[in-house]
Amino acid sequence: MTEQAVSMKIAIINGPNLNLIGTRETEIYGDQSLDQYLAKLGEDFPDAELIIQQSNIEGILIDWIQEAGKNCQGIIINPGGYTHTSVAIGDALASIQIPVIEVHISNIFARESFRQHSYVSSCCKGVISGLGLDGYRLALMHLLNA
Ligand code: DHK
Repeated sequence: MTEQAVSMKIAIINGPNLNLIGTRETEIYGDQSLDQYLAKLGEDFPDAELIIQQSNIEGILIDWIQEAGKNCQGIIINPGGYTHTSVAIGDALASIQIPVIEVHISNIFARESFRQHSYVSSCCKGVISGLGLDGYRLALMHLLNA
């Protein structure tokens, strides 16, 4: 019997307004489309199965975190503005066992004070903030090598 490589299933979960990256506040987030960046990321890592999801709705993000906790080997999450407000997203991440990397395109620690607190960081293996869209690639490389 031939051995088959088992591909890792990684959920990339993006929160509110991240569908607008590329046109939204380009001086902060850049002018590259996140959708296109992540599609290319999937092509660059054909051995990984990427589940790429974006919602503006908190409860939907929580449903996806719970599902990924059962079906995936890791999560890359950018909760957008919910990073700074959502106890419930933090609770969802605390309830699962797979590794989670929190990604922010901008450096949240160099911005307004209300962005400098995250309700999710304490439930994550690590945080990447301020490296632009490449934060997603670096997070994926880590999860695939971990
Ligand atoms: C994205 C957002 O939408 C903001 O609400 C966060 C984050 C920062 C980012 O840098 O990716 O404060």
